[in-house]
Amino acid sequence: MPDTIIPRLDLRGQHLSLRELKAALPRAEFDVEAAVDAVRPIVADVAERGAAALYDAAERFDGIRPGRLRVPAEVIADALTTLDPAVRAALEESIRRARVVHADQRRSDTTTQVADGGTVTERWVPVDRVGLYVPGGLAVYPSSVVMNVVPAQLAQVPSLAVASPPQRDHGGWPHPTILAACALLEVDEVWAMGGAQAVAAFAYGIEDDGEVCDPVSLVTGPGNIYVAAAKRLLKGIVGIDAEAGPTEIAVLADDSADADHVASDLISQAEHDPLAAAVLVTDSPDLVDAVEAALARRVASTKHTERVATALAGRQSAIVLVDDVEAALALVNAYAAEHLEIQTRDAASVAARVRNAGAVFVGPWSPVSLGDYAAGSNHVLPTGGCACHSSGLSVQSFLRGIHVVTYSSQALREVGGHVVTLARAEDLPAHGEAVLARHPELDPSA
Ligand code: HSO
Ligand code: ZN
Repeated sequence: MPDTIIPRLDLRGQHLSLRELKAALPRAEFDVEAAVDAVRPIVADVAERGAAALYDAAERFDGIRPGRLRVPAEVIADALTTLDPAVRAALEESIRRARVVHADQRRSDTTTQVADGGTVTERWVPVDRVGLYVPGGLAVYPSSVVMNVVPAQLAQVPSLAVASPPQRDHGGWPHPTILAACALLEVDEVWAMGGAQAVAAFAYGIEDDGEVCDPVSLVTGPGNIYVAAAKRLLKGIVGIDAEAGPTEIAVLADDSADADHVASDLISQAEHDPLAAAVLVTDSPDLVDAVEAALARRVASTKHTERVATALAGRQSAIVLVDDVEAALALVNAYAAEHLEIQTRDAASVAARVRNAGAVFVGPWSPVSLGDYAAGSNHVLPTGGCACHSSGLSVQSFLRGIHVVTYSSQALREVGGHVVTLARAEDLPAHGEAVLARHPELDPSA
């Protein structure tokens, strides 16, 4: 294990500009661009050879050639039959809570009366078909099936497919708990494919053994760096939610926080990935010492010791000491963490001043792992600082707002002169002529 459990950064007494603050912040090395070169031939192979490319890629990257790519209905049903009843009950509760929260996100169409006889309606229309990617590498995440499928279903996406990598230990099918989660959610189109090749198959469509995977309009879901790279490469051909990077937790705490709780929360996300980021921001030197001691104790006894120790010791993780809660807020807003916990006195009012975070967990009883599984919130969230411009997955992610414009002859006549004037100002007179063809009396030169 490394000597220092987690790097320390002392920013007390420094009044950093936003630029300096951003430069001082710990951040993971996650070079998607380099991975784009690696996935380019894989994506091209899928475009050219379709299913044959997927079988070869499965053998090469997942160590097994699946019997077929589309998972048969009986394999999905069997996975639910053999699922541990406690896991089933937990997944059902997770689904129930996610549905309650996401149902409230549904928007209704709005019609604005702009003028007499002139309206603009914003119609919310789900995308025709989505491909939901569920990882199956270092860890297997049935919870991510829930977080992707629930908002897509509530958005009323008419066609929905799940892809997850074939598993060597499970006869080349995706992991049975993933299949069981699909069964609970009544998703029947599941494909045994992973990595960049799965994203390519969704983008271009494939046919295998009489089964067709039609091209999708949108690919969502987390994945490793190759999945992120394939999304970057195929963006445009297909819509994407985000290029998910390694998971991040930031904790903003004062001396009222429980050091052992803080340490356990940092470790909970460090457990995902050696590149995961765990950052504590506090104005309490006593808390720093206590959290370090608790980390040392807990890291030694946690299951994934190596992975956690590497993540905590990495340049993406740190304990940052600042002058006061004010400075801590400025720092977490600059950092824009995927997950941010507020463990301070009057946590709700501190949380209300957070502007940039994927999700905020307020007070001592709302750990990130609650949100990962069963708070009702979504756990597919923006990483790598993207929370300063993007949101996590929601019903909205699967909808498009279409403006529907309906003007009467009289309503067009009223505003038509302005259209002609602006068209001429932009040297696009044919735009104005489209109005003048309908209302020649508006022609200023006539
Ligand atoms: N913390 C992860 C989600 C997850 N945790 C799945 C456990 N399983 C990214 O938000
Ligand atoms: Zn997690």
